[in-house]
Amino acid sequence: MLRCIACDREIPDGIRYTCDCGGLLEVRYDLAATGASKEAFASRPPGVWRYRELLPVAPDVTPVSLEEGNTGLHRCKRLASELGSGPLWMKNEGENPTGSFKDRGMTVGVTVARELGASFVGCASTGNTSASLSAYAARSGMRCLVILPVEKIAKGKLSQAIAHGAEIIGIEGGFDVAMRLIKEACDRYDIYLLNSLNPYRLEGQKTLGFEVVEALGWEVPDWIVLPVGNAGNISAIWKGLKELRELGIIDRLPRMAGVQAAGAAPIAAMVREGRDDFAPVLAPETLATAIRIGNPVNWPKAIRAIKESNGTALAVSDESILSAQRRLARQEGLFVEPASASPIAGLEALLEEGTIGADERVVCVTTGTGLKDPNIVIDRYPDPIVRIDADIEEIGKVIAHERS
Ligand code: AN7
Repeated sequence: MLRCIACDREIPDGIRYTCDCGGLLEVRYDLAATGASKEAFASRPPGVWRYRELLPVAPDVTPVSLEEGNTGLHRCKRLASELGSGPLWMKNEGENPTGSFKDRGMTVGVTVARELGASFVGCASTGNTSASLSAYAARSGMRCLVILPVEKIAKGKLSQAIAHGAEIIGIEGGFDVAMRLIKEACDRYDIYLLNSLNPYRLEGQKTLGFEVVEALGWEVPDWIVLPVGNAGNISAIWKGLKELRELGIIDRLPRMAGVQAAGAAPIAAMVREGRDDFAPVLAPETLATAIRIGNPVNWPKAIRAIKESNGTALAVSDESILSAQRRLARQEGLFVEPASASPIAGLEALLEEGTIGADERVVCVTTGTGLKDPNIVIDRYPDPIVRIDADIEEIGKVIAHERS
């Protein structure tokens, strides 16, 4: 069953992305009837489908899967001590099969697509969504159309869509234009839309929060800090944790902090200025291309998550994102893409302004691997490579220099 978050109307399951009133849809369960429990989860291996009582797929359906989820929750003591934060963990979503958290949504979204009889799926993307959808479409033998702001996509992500055989349309405008076009294309040409406007896809993404609390022994952190682009993930994680609390599996909820890049921060602006009206950013710009989004479709869900959780949103500069990326790589051995480093930049600012206390337990979500966007490092970091003649004496000199 689907339910409109704006007018509360219930709508039967089917190929549907928004309500007649224009509101966003979410999946509704009779939670008590699902049979979800810690024991039921524990009877299945780790990963997205461990939590299948709380996913919109019948028990006898074999999912379209690449064994997604079950990503590491890494305690980061060195980084915490440098930032002056309490206990800190990274939920490192780059460990997913296609290198980002999107796989959680796509295993569910593409499985539902197949159940609904779709044979052609599509999305607009800043990169990771298209990489993930291309892979899951390939695995299930469906056609896949992706519309991309092709000049602003990390090459690793583009290479994934090409490798998996997606039909790729590159446009001049940004993600927001691509999003408008794919919605029209899906309606007109009978393509199943798998952006995070799709309520079923978001159900897969909520398992990220389930894994966090399960890994902490069903304890809930004080804060979950994550990047916000199209605003699906923050909404999904919040929805899932509310369901766990309603079921009595956890006894409290975290506060949600959404981090945006300063040049693409309409939700942070709304929250920080205390406004209720949403104003898109018309020409979003940031080196964190994954979150270069000015008109996030899920803003009402994200604002709800932030308000209900007594959370916050904030904007961070590109420079602080780069420095956070470098810190995480050098102090914790985690190489994440710029968008995924934004929560660490955000955490630093939230500690500084006192929103997050120095004794609070914080989970940052690092949403995607750094390997897809090597040019950021190669072009933007100072070049550390010492070029020498192939000679052992030269190596000795270099090492002596490095030590001095
Ligand atoms: C690494 O791929 O929107 O707020 O089209 O790739 O749920 O949109 C990517 C988003 C964070 C933001 N981190 O998540 C796309 C796309 C990474 C991302 C986000 C994205 P949402």
